[in-house]
Amino acid sequence: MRRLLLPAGLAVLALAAAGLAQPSDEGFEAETVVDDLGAPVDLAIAPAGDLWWNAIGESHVVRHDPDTGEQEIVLETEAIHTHAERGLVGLALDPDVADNGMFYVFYTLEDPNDPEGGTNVLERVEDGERTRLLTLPAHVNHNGGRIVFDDEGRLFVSTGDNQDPVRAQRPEDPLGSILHMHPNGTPTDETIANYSYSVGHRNVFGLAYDEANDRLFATENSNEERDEVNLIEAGHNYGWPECQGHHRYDAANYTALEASCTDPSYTDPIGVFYDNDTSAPTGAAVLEGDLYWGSFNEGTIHRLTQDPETGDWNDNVVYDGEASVFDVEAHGGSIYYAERGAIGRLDPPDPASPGGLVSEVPTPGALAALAFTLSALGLTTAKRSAGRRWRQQKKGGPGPKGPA
Ligand SMILES: [Ca+2]
Ligand SMILES: [Ca+2]
Repeated sequence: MRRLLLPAGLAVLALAAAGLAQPSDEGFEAETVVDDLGAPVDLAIAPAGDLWWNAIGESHVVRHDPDTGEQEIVLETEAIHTHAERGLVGLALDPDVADNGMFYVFYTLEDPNDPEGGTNVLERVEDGERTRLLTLPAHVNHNGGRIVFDDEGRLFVSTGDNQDPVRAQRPEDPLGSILHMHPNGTPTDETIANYSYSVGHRNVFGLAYDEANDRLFATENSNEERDEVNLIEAGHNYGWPECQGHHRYDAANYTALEASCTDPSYTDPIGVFYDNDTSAPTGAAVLEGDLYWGSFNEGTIHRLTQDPETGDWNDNVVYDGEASVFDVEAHGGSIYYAERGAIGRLDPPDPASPGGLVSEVPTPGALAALAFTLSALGLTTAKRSAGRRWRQQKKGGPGPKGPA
């Protein structure tokens, strides 16, 4: 059920009746920008506003002109594995794409002799010419594949552990890591070993670089509980599979343990979600210093804001849709999101308008329902019923399952 929290009243009803926008939590308004899509798994937005996306179950990258509505296929890959979490999963536009037309993709090449595996490749595309930068082993699940740029035009690329958890703890192994490289594919001198910038990751399916503050965020899919958001620092170890959230994990038996994770060699997440559930976090984006992240299982977009006094990160749901969210991107003061079937735009409330955040004073009850502090205890909110999740999976039909 959609939660109508802020603002309520006639203005919202008028918008909904006009078919222009749907209200969402905290006064954010969501509007569909492109529909009749399949599963747009990675969204990228050019400075001029062109929307680019790839679909995990398909083999092409699409560019959409927001002024004319025209769409063109800008890349068609060869045969790829698309079952489960493989496929054309990663897309990023070069910061100077308007001038050089360059972009980067991450996808799973098919291997007829290895139906459970294949090969993940990172490629740079320029005028249709493709340069392979990286080749990695693939698995049905846990392939990562997200790509973002830092403020020097270097790439961060996430990988998964290929469902072989021990690989996440080997610095020289590029799996279970976040990689850092120059645009030509050579590792930067900020890496620990090989390409690894950080290690101890299970399956990072969301990366966001905050240029204003020079910091990198990553969402982390845990097993069946304790999803994470991490602030990534060079050389740090994020604990998988020894720890999950703030607690120990028994990888040999796929069992979450109750003991606290106290090993100082592991960096704690800034947010942990759901002790007994997984939201399957997907893409992430930074807008005005806040981190937005999507959830495959919930169909929600969350916003993490840092309390300037305590440093704690607080989480609120700002969009609660009907379909799995694959990715979010910040552009022009809005959050654009890719969900199953559509791309939409989420506009923050105007602080000056009635119903905006500044003039809205939530009751203590509303605050308790909305916000929960994550940093201390790894508090949880089991928000979804099994029925809701089942319905989402059923509705999806063929195509990807969420990052598990
Ligand atoms: Ca993206
Ligand atoms: Ca961790």
